[in-house]
Amino acid sequence: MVSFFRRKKSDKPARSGSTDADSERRIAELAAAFPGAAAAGDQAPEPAPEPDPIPPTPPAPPAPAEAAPATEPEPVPAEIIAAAMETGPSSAAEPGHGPESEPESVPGPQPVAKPAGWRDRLRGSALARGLSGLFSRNPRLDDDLLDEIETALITADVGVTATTDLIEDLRKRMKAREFVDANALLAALRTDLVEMLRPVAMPLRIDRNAKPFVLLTVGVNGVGKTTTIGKLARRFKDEGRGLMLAAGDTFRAAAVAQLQAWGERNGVTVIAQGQNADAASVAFDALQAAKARGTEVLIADTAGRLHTQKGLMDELGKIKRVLQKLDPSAPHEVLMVIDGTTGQNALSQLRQFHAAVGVTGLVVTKLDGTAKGGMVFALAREFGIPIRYAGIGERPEDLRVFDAEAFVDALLPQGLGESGEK
Ligand SMILES: Nc1nc2c(ncn2[C@@H]2O[C@H](COP(=O)(O)OP(=O)(O)OP(=O)(O)O)[C@@H](O)[C@H]2O)c(=O)[nH]1
Ligand SMILES: [Mg+2]
Repeated sequence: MVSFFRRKKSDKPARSGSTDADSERRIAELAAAFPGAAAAGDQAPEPAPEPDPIPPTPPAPPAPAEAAPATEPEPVPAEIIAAAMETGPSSAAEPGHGPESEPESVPGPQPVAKPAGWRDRLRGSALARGLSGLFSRNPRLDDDLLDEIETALITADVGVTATTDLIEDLRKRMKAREFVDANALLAALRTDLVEMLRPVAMPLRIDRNAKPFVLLTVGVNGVGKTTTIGKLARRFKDEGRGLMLAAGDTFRAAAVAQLQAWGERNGVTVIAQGQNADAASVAFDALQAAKARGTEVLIADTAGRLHTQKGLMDELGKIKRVLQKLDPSAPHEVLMVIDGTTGQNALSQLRQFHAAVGVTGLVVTKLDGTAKGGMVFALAREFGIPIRYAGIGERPEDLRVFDAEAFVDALLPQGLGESGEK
């Protein structure tokens, strides 16, 4: 796996091949495809009243993407279209990349290409920058080295407790003369970091007995929920799974259009109601439709909400309860999306969402760019909740199954993973 990261890969801008005329044409086409989108509002969503009891069926006939409520024609924001219109892996293929580490149980064809590896994408993170500076100086094996590592870890939001534990362990072993040189100590640091993440590197497994397998995505505003759903839609389609999406973010018409754009791109039905519809009722309709069609996986989007907004947090519980009226075991996965640039605040986000809806898996997004990276260790240590995927870019193929070794090696200087310890 390590050798995989050693290959030089081009870091092409996502849309380098497109001309302005191209993108204008695409925008026009997509806007025409989604005439139902109404104006986006940025207001914070208010909790909707509980729709209890559930309106009796007859169920609305499953609404395919085209059946979105017809309102004012409204252009879908260009960046949404751009992300949804990104061409598949094949167009960006670089031959010869090794396979990504994937759960054995996930059948179907694997994504073909890796335009960029973990290392390419994570090199901007605070942890990678802090640690690589340290390694490049060929440091001496002494207390100063430990102090510098400690600073790099804390600066990168690994968290004080986790950092202290790591450093004290290394200090003890250094005093016991376990390391022949600084490199050996750094290799031990790598092992410790991998060990911290290994227990949470548990890939999502789709239980085939669940019909459908319901995946509810939650998280604060703008963390990448809808984009992650789009990426998952691509992944699941590539795996040959029957899929349906529920546009449960009903506060902004643009949110519905954004999901529909992803649905259109991947040939997936999106169940939507009008703006301001009750999110729980959308989820209910979608589950009913997915059951009727024998769909394998249903992914429900939800509006972003601050973990401190009690009313909105309660609404998540309501969505869950409403789903359970149709299937007591649903949702089978509550996937919380966390923005990798968040820092320690991610811990309180997770605590609140977990209390409200019972988070069963995490996706950490935006690990490309300037994410601190260390927060992943803090989350793993504090909660032990599986980290299913990592978002390392905006393109459909930029969602990777979380891999502890690949992640740590991407943060550390090249070659360390192979240098070994005593
Ligand atoms: N660089 C990078 N950007 C990402 C990633 N995931 C999502 N984004 C971007 O983050 C922005 C917000 O993404 P959305 O998917 O709309 O986030 P959201 O959580 O659905 O937002 P709300 O519905 O408003 O709460 C978009 O510009 C995405 O392209 C990632 O892994 N890397
Ligand atoms: Mg969204």
